[in-house]
Amino acid sequence: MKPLYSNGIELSVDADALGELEDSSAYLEDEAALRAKMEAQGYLFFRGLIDTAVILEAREEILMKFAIIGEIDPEFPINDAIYGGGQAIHQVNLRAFSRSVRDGIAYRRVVLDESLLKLHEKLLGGKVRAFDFRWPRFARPGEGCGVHCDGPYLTRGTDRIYSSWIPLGDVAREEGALMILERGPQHHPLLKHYLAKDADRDGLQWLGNPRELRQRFDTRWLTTDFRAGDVLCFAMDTVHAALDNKSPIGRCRLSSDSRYQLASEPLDERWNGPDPPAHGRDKVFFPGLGSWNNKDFQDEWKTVDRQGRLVIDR
Ligand SMILES: O=C(O)CCC(=O)C(=O)O
Repeated sequence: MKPLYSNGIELSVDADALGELEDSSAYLEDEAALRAKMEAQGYLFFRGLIDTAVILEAREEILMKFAIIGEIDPEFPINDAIYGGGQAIHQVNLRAFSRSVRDGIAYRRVVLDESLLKLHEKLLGGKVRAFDFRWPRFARPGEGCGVHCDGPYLTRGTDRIYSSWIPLGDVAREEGALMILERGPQHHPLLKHYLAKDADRDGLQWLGNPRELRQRFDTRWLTTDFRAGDVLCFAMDTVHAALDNKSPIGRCRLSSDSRYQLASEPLDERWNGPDPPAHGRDKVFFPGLGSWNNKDFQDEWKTVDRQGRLVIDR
């Protein structure tokens, strides 16, 4: 197996350190089994839950927009997503750009896909709604995402929420797949204080070094080679991170995070409404471009000026 890295740290690929995500497709019609598995594992993984054509349309829609700002090399087909250097990102209105990606019609079809909504209805036991905000991610070669749980970022309204990570195209593990930390007896004792935090109020950092963390929890990182149509759904207290994108051909990884809750429960005001305020009107969801150790969300959220242009002190 090729070496795998997360946050610049090489991970052990030994069988006691790295495993495969378990496919739960066989339980799709069994509500009780789905809930029991989610409770036990903290995640549910489904191969081919969403029609591949729906995913590929969203991929094309989003990559076209990244190509316009120079993030994709024009020498190659846009859908190959070969990194192009991003020459224009300092000139454009990134606030408008990120909104146009988030609110694209083809992308919306993925987030509101019927089989995805039905799955969440089974898990939550009623009519569900997706958060109005969504998190499409373009991970350039070398980029990844730090270790964290979603709870501290999303649960001001209710903590009965599930996240779905959806690859918008095939994502081999070495091209930046998501990984989940397997649950073990140390899970809740070690996370008790962290899970009680609110990321905006408490200024959270990533949970730390993915190799040491796994050893401390004494479990395995779980991942797979994702294919277009797969869905990885997980709970608010599930520890996860991305593998670094080490694409041998310089391909950028495109994926989506969307979140679902019961329609009847209170909403987290940061992520819902016609124009959600998120982490503040002066910040835009635009992960990557370097590492700032997530202080004030800078790894993922970039400060922009009044024209929506990127303001970063390198
Ligand atoms: O796709 C990624 O790199 C990370 C996604 C994630 O962990 C999240 O948004 O919670």
